[in-house]
Amino acid sequence: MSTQLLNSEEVKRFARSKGADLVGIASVDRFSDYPEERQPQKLLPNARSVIVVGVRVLADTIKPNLLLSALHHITLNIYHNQIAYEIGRLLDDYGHRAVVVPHRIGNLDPDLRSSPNYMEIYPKLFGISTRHAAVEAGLGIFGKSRLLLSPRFGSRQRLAAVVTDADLLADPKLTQAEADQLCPPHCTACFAACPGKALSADGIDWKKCNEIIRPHNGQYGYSACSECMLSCPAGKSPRVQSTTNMESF
Ligand code: B12
Ligand code: SF4
Ligand code: SF4
Repeated sequence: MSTQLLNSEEVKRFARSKGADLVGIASVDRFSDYPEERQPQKLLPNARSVIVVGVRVLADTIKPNLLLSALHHITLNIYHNQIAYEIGRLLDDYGHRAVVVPHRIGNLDPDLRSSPNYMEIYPKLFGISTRHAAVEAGLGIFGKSRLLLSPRFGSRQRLAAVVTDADLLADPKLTQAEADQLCPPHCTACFAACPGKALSADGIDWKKCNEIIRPHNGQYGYSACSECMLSCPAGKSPRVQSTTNMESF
């Protein structure tokens, strides 16, 4: 155990050196309005910060067919899980506590997946929502697709997080102007692309989305539909510039 102090820049440099395309930090006070069971302190009572890492989805790889898409999502889950674990290990070396929030690699029990309560049970198993944590850590905004949209990759990244008791400097969140640039009020591209008609101006109907992707888990080993990611113009050329995460542009 080291007595040295670890600062935000060192954590971010380390995460990038391990392969993170995006890394941001949120302080736990940003989650104070969240339901109690979705707060970082639920995972670690003395939590001070949440570190979020993102790895890019390669659009051309998820386009050709559903098997390649599923395998790409699994690859990225393994990759971001490892980066998050490495960050956890770094924090541990410095005497900090860390709860790594990865994503699943294998399939879940099919009975759970088809249970009418699946949408209530499954998200809770992860403790925190990494998408919400990414917004709080200044990595991007919620698109109308409900995916995280980042200035550089649009909707095309996957996320993992580390909850820690290290007091790290938080990143600024994106502004409303940046949000409107990323997901313009007139855009509805993801609504038209969704095969399950799950997306609309009223938000997302998770059950309709799950009806589409549930069979993919048995057929291809993972949720393969990616049409909301592929159709989103955000992050495609010309790239939207942001005041945050400029170092990774
Ligand atoms: C459960 C889950 C699903 C469920 C959805 C159920 C659900 N309600 O979220 C299903 C199986 C349908 C699903 C589908 C998909 N998923 Co998914 N999923 C998750 C998971 C594991 C948990 C999400 C969660 O906690 N939801 C909780 C619910 C309650 O949150 P919510 O509905 O968004 O919002 C509620 C409140 O927060 C509040 N609220 C609404 N807006 C806001 C805004 C703010 C600021 C606040 C404070 C609150 C708030 O109101 C809502 C009503 O209760 C995350 C990984 C993780 N650990 O976070 C991945 C994750 C969100 N999935 C991901 C992906 C990519 C997908 C799919 C494309 C499938 C695929 N090929 O992988 C589709 C895309 C669907 C879509 N358009 O979003 C990525 C998203 C990456 C990104 N760029 O955003 C994640 C982060 C996984 C990862 N490894 O990166 N997913
Ligand atoms: S994953 Fe597919 S079904 Fe689900 S919201 Fe996105 S486009 Fe629609
Ligand atoms: S496709 Fe358009 S409406 Fe949907 S999330 Fe992307 S920018 Fe927003």
